[in-house]
Amino acid sequence: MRAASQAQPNIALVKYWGKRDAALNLPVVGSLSITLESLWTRTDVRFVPGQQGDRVSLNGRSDEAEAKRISKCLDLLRACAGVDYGAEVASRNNFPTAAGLASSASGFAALVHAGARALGLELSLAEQSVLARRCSGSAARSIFGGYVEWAHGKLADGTDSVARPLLDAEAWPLRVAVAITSTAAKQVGSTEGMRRTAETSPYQSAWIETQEADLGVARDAIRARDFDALARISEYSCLKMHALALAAQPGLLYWNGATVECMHRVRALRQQGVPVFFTVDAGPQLKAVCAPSAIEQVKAALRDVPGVLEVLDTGLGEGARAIAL
Ligand code: 2P0
Repeated sequence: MRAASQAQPNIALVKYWGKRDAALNLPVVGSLSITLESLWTRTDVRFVPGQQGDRVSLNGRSDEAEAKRISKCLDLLRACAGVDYGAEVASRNNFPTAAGLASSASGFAALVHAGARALGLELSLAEQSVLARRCSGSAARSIFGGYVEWAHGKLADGTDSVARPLLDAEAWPLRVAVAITSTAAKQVGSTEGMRRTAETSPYQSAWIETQEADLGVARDAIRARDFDALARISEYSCLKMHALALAAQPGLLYWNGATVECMHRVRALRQQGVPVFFTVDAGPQLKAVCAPSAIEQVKAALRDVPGVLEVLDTGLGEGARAIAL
């Protein structure tokens, strides 16, 4: 009745933003991501027959709002297994939580993976991806490693809105430098940000209409290992997502000054011929994706930007997997 799993955050190159069904967490667009290697969530789940309610520890602390989301995820697993046992969950991240680094993606991927095993459920990775998606959209992608696409899906019940691996990490081992520009929790979470955007941004329909083409370009770039093409489509998708969110009312401004300066530095490097591009999620950190040969130069350039607190460095990694208790 006990199991532990590890999953890593993923970074979308073609972004997810917007839900067509908030209850089932179905997206208005498909998305495409890379799973990271050395940033992780490790989660230990134990179901205790006879226990009422769940006990949750996140980085050694209790957090009521997060505990509620975790209990909802455990409810999905309990329903699959036909049991009502309470659980003890202990989860840790080795990176800042809730700062635009997709802690919910690695967190729910690890929770679903460990929880399913603790209950003896023999779920396929695709089934785990669907369950993880219902807890946090981007978690659907962290079940898999390397280059991953999460499908928009056509069915009303969401069973086809699932992630699938496109290419293993080793097949194109890019690296990622993460410039941390703030460790504060973001003011507007992704779920609320997406709701506000859908209700008020005049660009919502253009966002939805143009996404399929972007996914096609990114898939082709990955298949051809075409760095320049992947760089162009990724920066385009990132800036388009932020333009969409900036035009909400009130506008969602996830960047700080250092984030913007990092974007300029990355573009200046690329103009000098360094294979690097940026992407930014619903927070102020900048992720610079580069060829392995460029990582030291990219890290040095980002460290030099005033307001950058720290630069993390990771390769691309595997999907969710069992770890020793
Ligand atoms: C992404 N983000 O594709 C986009 C880009 C942030 C910006 O997925 O409401 O935590 O739990 O489904 O997955 C972050 O949103 O949101 C996210 P919910 P989630 O990575």
